[in-house]
Amino acid sequence: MKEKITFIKGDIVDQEVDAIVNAANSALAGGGGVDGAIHRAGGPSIDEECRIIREQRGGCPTGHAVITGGGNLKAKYVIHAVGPIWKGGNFNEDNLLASAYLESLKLADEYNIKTIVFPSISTGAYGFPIERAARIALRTVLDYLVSSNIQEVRFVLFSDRDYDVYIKTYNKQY
Ligand code: AR6
Repeated sequence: MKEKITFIKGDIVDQEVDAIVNAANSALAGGGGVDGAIHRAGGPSIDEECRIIREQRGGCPTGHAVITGGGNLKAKYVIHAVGPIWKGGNFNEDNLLASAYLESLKLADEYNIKTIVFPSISTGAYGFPIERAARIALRTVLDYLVSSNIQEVRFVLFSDRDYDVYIKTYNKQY
């Protein structure tokens, strides 16, 4: 399973995969960081699909994920995952982060997605410590891949430091 996980330093919107995961918010209202980049590059159809989901279901709770088309992106789909806001660690943040990854992966299999790219969910505006987040992300993905048809799970990291943290965690953990 380990060989199915890859790491790259770069911008998530440039990735050529079946699905890009967005670090979204519960309102699916767009924002900065990954979310801003995806909505900018993906164009108005993603906004419109998010608006419809918001009207139908009131958005997406923390720890869950919803799927839209990829608009103008190279990816066919965008999976909007909502990670937790870091509040010091005693507010179920670890489980909610694991759940955001897990629900995204389940949606991917449901939609027959073979290649998927994740950002480092919650470690930007939401303030989750990146070492701890990387451990949770990698453990969740690796456990899930044992019973999945996904062929590649790519992590895209924005800075050298974030990239190093993920690589070191991966090498330490497995
Ligand atoms: N490609 C890859 N990684 C990126 C990019 C990019 N284009 N831009 C930022 N990162 P964040 P969160 C990294 O803040 O913490 C938004 O306003 C960034 O350096 O995008 O889950 C949403 O609307 C960091 O390591 O997501 C929500 O309200 C990581 O991606 C809220 O922020 C995640 O940072 C979600 O916050």
